[in-house]
Amino acid sequence: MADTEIVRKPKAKPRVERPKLYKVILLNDDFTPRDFVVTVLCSVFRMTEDEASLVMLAAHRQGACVVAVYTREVAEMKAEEATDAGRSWGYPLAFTIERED
Ligand code: NFA
Repeated sequence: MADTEIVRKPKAKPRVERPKLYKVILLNDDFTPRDFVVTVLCSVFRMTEDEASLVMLAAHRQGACVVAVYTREVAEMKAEEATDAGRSWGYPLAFTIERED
């Protein structure tokens, strides 16, 4: 049995990849009422009023704030839904998305 050669199967590459994640970002503006921003954050991103107030204030003070992180389709849908909610009331409220590194 000295010549027996063990041929190993080439290792299969792991095929399950982590989905890329995207941040939804709230941008500050000078016109949208604070209460309205909080209401949108609660309804679209399912935050409590306390959480939503903190995020709103962070965006108000810093210019922008990360609201949440999702897969791309979900991030796009939420950002659009929240931006549309502002537009339907005539507010310039804006949410963007950004790839998380
Ligand atoms: N800056 C707005 C105001 O003073 C509130 C706001 C916060 C708007 C966060 C947009 C984002 N009414």
